[in-house]
Amino acid sequence: MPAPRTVLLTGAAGGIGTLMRDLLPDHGHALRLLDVRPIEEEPDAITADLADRDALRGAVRGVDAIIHLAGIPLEAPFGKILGVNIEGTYNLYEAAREEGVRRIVFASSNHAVGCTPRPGDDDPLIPVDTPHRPDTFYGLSKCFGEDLAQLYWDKHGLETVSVRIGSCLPEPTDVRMLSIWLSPGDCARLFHAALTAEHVGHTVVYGSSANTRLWWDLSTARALGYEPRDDSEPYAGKLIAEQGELDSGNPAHARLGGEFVTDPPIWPY
Ligand code: 15L
Repeated sequence: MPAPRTVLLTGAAGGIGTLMRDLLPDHGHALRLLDVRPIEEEPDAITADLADRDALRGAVRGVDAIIHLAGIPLEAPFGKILGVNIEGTYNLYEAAREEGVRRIVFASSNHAVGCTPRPGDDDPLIPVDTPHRPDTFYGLSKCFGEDLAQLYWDKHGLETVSVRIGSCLPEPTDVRMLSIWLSPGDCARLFHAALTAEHVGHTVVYGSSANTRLWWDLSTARALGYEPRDDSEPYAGKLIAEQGELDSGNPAHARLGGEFVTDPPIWPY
């Protein structure tokens, strides 16, 4: 086990943030928490908006790395995405640069490439260098984040692992997720690898478990030392019995992003 590293976790009150608060300490990381919402059970958590540059500088000061999960996680009007996901991520990178933080693990998303046709059974897995094809303004903000990460590596030597997260839930809840499920345990293993691998520069990886029905090439994630342990297949029988197999004639099933391509879920706030 490597020595504990102090890691700032942004978005600590969100779905993945809540799971990681439980799981990452077991990998030896000491977490500093930040969210725009107070976290009742975590009185030491920093409550701050990504627009508050002074608060961000204070929050990143002295940490070894940042896991940046904060942001709008679904589709929203462009103005909201611009403020929170685009300007907010820029503000965080600036704070990190100013305070000399060496590495960020950026929560990108499969929706950065969501308009890519989903591979058929005999097709090759989708590589990380497939062109950006966002399916929403949300996905577009993740493309921006990946490019921002590349800029800060090339210009400032600030390293990033951009993780195109699939569906990180305790268990898959629809048939598409059988291909892109990232179990919480594997998510923690992947973040740990992204925090501790040497010389990552800017590396893009897909965030998925070792699913039998996997669509994505996990080789860049494995090169960091990620060894997924979970597979969605035990859930397949029940989900397919309830929902049927994916149907290529259905536009919501034809591309990686699923319903984000056709009828995206809207952030309600
Ligand atoms: C995402 O990026 C979303 O934040 C999450 O809510 C899920 O919808 C996930 O993608 C997915 O594609 O299932």
